[in-house]
Parts: sequence; structure tokens; C-alpha cells
Amino acid sequence: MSTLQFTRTLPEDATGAALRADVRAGLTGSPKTLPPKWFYDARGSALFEQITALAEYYPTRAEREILLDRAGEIAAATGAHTLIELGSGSSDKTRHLLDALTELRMYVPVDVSETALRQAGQALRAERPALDVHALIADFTAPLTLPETPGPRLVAFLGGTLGNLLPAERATFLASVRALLSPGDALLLGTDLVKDERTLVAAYDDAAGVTAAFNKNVLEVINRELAADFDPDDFSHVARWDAEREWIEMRLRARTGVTVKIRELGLAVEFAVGEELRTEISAKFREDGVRAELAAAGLTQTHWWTDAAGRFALSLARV
Ligand code: AVJ
Repeated sequence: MSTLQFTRTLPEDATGAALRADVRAGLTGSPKTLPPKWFYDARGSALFEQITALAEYYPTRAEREILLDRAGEIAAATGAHTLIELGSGSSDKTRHLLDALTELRMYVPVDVSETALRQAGQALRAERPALDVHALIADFTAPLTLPETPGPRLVAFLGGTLGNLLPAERATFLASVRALLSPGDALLLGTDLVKDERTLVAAYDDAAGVTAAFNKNVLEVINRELAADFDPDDFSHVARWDAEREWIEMRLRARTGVTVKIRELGLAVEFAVGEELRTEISAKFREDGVRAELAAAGLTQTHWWTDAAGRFALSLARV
């Protein structure tokens, strides 16, 4: 009989405490910044799902194309008995991989959203009755403790989310992933690739304004969770390509001078007219850079697959 289990490694209020610390540090510093993980409340997650269907937002489709083409090769190369997916969300794209991993005995989705994990767990249970599912409610940017799992293990980090971390955070993150792996285990990593500026900027500033709404939603999250009085209409959505650092930056630019009160923090934050708050970086990669970052974490890249148009890549790496 297969099992469906949930483990919470986040204390009930860990999220609130982390949000307070991030908002205080990010809005009192200069320039002002917020970490992108706070986009994803229920509305933010729904807006992100809408983004993945936009004509301009190619990464999700490109990654799905690679997974569909290469799932068999990935299964053969890894022979995985356990799939651990960091930031699993709806586990939608993972279906292709799950279908191809014929030896799989355990699936460990890891996400901060318990709702997403419960939905994905129920659905999988119906589809793969022989599979044990052990969902972890955890923040993958903090050190992870995994349950006992049968090897060989495949850790998947998809969607290009690595790009939302700053270079130093990426190094720490990849080293902590390396620490989860034993000989014979592997990492499957999705990375969006450097390409022309027009394509990149359009993907983060779509005509329908869905990404703008997604960006401004972080202000609603702070209003609700920390009793703040941001008026999202006081800010405009900005998406910029930084050609030197090869990342997209999303920002919120104050249309007027405004003072925002954050009651839970006893804080008043002033924005000058035109002042920008950085809400996300989304780094774009080249093969050499990915290989070098993996190597710095003690991982050897064994495979590099892109979609036919060369927009997105999946890497397979081993210890
Ligand atoms: C979370 C990495 C998939 O950076 O492209 C989408 C989030 N931000 N549009 C990305 C996002 C704006 C996204 N990922």
C-alpha cells in the first residue's frame, strides 16, 4: 500500500517572521529591494499561472518541450528511485518526468505552499497508486532535511527559479543541493538563456499587463500581512534588461512622492517621485556559466539540453 505523507519543517509563524525581517531590511535599505518569494500568495500564484500561458512568456513552454523530448533520456541516465522536486508548485510540468521514471518509488515535492502540495499530492495519488508521496512544506532557500529516501535520487529544480537568486545566493543554494546528494544521485536544473533584449523584456512586460499585476501584488501581500497602506496605483511596473549582469530586473517605480505606513513594523517608508523598488531579478544563463556554477558547488554537468529554438536549457549534473 502506498503512502501520502506531509511534513512541515517550517514553524507555523516562520513565514510571518521572515516576511517581517525581509520587508524591514528591504524597505529601509538603499536602493529598496524585496525578495521575489513574497509574490506567491494565492492571488500571486494564480497570476503566475496566467503568466505561463502568455504569448510573450516563453520559458514554461520551452522547458516543457525539453522535458517532453528528453524525459526518457533523463530516466535512463538517472535510474531514479526517488524524485525530489524543489519548488514543486502545482507539479504540472513534472508529469512528463514522473511518467518516464519507470523505476520511481518515492516522490518528494518541496514547497512553501501547503495548498499546492495537498492538491498535487491528491492528484498524483489517483494517477500513480504505487508511488509513495512525502510532501515537504519547506523553504528550499533554507537548508533542507530530507526524509529517508531510496536511491538513486534525482533532485529537480525547474522553471528557471535559480535565476531569481543573486549570484552569491545561487552559490550557497547549489552547495546545499550538493550536500543532499550521494554518489549515483543527480540534479536536474532548469535555466533560462541569454537572448535578444526585446524578447526578454516582452516576457516580463506583457501587453495584457498580467506581469504588472503580478509585480504589484507583492504590495497587497504586505498590506494584508503587515497592515501596510500601499496604494498599488501609486506605482508603475518596470522590467529592465541589465546587459552587464545578464539579468532582468523587475521594479516598482513611485509615480509620486509617497509615505507608506507599515503598522506591524511601526515603520514609515518614504518614496521619492520616480524612486524604484527592486522586486525581482531573473538571471539568464549561458552554458559555460551554468557549468562553472555547478562545478563551484562540487557538481559535474553531464548533459545540456535546450528546446529547438535554444531559449531554455535543462542541465543534468552529478556529484
Ligand atoms: C519563478 C523563475 C519562473 O523569473 O521568470 C515570471 C517568475 N517573474 N514573470 C521568472 C516570473 C515574472 C519566474 N520564475
